Amino acid sequence: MKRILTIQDFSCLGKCSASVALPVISAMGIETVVLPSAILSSHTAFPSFEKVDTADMISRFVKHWESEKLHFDGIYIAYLGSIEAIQVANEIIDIYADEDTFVMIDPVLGDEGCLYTGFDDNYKEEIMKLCKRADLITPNFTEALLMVGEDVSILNTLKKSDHFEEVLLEKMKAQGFDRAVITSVDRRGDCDDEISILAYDKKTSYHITHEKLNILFPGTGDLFSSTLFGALINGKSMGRAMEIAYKFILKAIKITLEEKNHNWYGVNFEKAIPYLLDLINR
Ligand code: PXL
Repeated sequence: MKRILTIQDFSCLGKCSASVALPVISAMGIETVVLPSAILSSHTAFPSFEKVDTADMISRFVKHWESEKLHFDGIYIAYLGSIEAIQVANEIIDIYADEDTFVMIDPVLGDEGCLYTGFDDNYKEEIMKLCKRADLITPNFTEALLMVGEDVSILNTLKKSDHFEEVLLEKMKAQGFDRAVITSVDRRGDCDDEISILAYDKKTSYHITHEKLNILFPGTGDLFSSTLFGALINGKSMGRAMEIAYKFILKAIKITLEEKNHNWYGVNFEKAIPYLLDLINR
C-alpha cells in the first residue's frame, strides 16, 4: 500500500486543509500520515480565529519517527502559516524525500487577488524558495501571479481573446518552477461561464477549460490539490489526474448547492466521495 506524508494545518471548523486531504487521499486507497503545520479553531476566512503553532511539536514527532524507518511515496505540503513551519517543511524534505518520493507543494498564499490573513511578502518569498524543491506545484491563479510578480488586477480584466498563457508559463519556468498546475484561471473580463486550469511539465503543456459555477467556497483549492495528488500517486497521468480533480470538485459544489442550508465555509465533498471513486476506478 502506498503511504504519503502531508504537512498542512488542521482547521477544526471549515472544510479545508487536513480535514479535506485526509479523507480524500485515504478514500483513494493511500495511507495518509498528517503532520499539522498549525492548529486553528477555524480557517482564516472566518471573522476571527484562534491559532496554535506546532513547529516545535512537529520537530519532536519527527525525532520520534527516526526509530521507525519510514518511507513515503509522496510528500504533499500545503498551508504552513509561519516562517518556522516553512523551516520545518524544509527539514522534512531533507529527511524524507528520496528519489522515489514525489514532492508536491501547494503554495497556499492567497486567492481573489489578495494574500490570506497573516501573510506578507517575506512569507511569500520563503514559500517560493520551498516551492523550488517540489516536483510539482499547484498555485491558484492569484498565487501564480504573485509568484511571478505580475499585477494581480489582471484577474478582473482578462478576456477570452487574451493570449497570456505562454507569458505566464514562461515566467513561472524562468522563476525555476519546472512543473506546475495553475487553477482558477478566470477570464472574468468577458467570460462568466467558463474557467481554466493551465499546467506544464518539461515536455507538455495542458489547458483544460470547464464550466464555471459562479460561487466561491473556501477549501476547494485544497480539494483540488488533494485529489490531484492522490490520483498522481495512484499512477494516473497528469492530464487524467487534472480531469479527475476538477470533475470531483464540480460535483462536490453542485451537491452543496442542492442543500438549501449549506455551509458557506466549505463544500459537501463528503457526499461526492462515491463519485470520486468512480472516476478513479474508471
Ligand atoms: O484553503 C486554504 C486555507 C488553508 N488553511 C487555512 C486557511 C486557508 C484559506 O483561507 O485559512 C488556515
